[in-house]
Amino acid sequence: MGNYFQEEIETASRDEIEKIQNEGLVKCVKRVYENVPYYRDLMDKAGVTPDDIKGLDDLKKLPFITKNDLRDAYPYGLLATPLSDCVRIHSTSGTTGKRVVAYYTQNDIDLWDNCCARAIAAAGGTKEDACHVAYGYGLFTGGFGLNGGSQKLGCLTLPMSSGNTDRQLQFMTDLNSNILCCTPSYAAYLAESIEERGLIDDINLKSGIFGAEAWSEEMRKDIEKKLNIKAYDIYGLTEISGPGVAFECECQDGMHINEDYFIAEIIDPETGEPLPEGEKGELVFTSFAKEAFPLIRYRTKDITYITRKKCKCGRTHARIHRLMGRTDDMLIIKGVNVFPSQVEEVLINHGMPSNYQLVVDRVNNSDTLEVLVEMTPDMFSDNLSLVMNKEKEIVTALKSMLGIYAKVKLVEPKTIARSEGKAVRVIDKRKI
Ligand code: DLL
Repeated sequence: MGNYFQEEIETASRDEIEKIQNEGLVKCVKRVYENVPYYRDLMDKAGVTPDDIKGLDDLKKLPFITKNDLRDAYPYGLLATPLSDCVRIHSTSGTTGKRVVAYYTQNDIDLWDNCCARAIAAAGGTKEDACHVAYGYGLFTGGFGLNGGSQKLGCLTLPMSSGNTDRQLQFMTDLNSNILCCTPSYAAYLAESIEERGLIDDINLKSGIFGAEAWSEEMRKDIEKKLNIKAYDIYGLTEISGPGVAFECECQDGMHINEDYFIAEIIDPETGEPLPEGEKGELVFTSFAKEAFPLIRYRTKDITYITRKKCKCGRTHARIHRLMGRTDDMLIIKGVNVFPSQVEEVLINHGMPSNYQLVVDRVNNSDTLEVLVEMTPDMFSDNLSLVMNKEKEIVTALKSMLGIYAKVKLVEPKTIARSEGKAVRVIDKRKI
């Protein structure tokens, strides 16, 4: 039998879960219709009123909401409570550099902490454990999310944030970290550093909770072997709360969705029609239990499928399969969401309207981004220092737009391969 944080709800019967979802949905729709003009307009346009929504069967009558809506409604347009009831924001990049801001009341934080506490408990965590949180802290949800879950479960929480590998390893060995939370690529990097320094016998890790980016079964096996741990996948997105929307149990066979807070659907990304259980499509969430920022039928652009088959762990909540890609061009580099259009915006703003290409790679288990930009024939002639200055200028602007370092290389005109159809803006060499 598994290790639960909230056994009763995590193993509730299908009827009980559906009752919570039916009631939650009806209440949430009514609330946003009354309090959020943006939602009222969307529903009016779709010709649906709160009275039409009596439960889950009516979900498909409701319009979708997308990242574009979140951008249009920026900054407060989707807020469903007074701002004075909110205690925190988190944020993630949007498609054109405008960021998406999510708001949380204290209850929203509590709900999210529960999600992460369930994930850590499912990974074997107890109050006897030291939980080493090496996700970034700040606007990104990773650090604060797992931190909240770890404290709620009663673990000793190490708010390490990402980077500074020497300090990570020092605390990991001196304070006997048992559970490591970070991106899978950072876990692989730490594993290599531990191997190189011959520290494996000084490490007390038993499990890892890795997510925020795509990773493969091979990568899981590799990390598990190198760190001598069991590695668990965790999924989430800022718009819906953060990490812990779904998490893996010891069966490592898909991630349980926290269905007492979120309703998940799979739709055909082309037609928007809901797809039956087991069919692959775009994941859509309704975060009916949230107060400040509930979203109804939010299109994640993530591709997976759902199964309601019984899980051996005893949890009854449906599972999503490991993420299988996205329907848009969003890249995740070092755990940060990057849209090629953001890079384009920076280049145009810096007088480089020409052809460009993003080359993404993984070197020593760490993601790298190189931006190749063609110069126009008259640009800078042969003045190398002008070229270098321009490169530096773009590096700085990209750092401030994306939040990560990107190497920038200005190249001769017409050296980036032209394609017959759509421009190939991204070459992703990472083998995931
Ligand atoms: O990445 C939240 C998170 C933090 C999840 C820590 C897990 C651990 P965002 O920055 O808003 O939030 O990015 C959300 O990341 O739509 C997916 O495309 C991708 N993603 C998140 N978890 C996974 C995963 C956080 N386990 C976007 N596997 C999502 C694959 C993932 N992709």
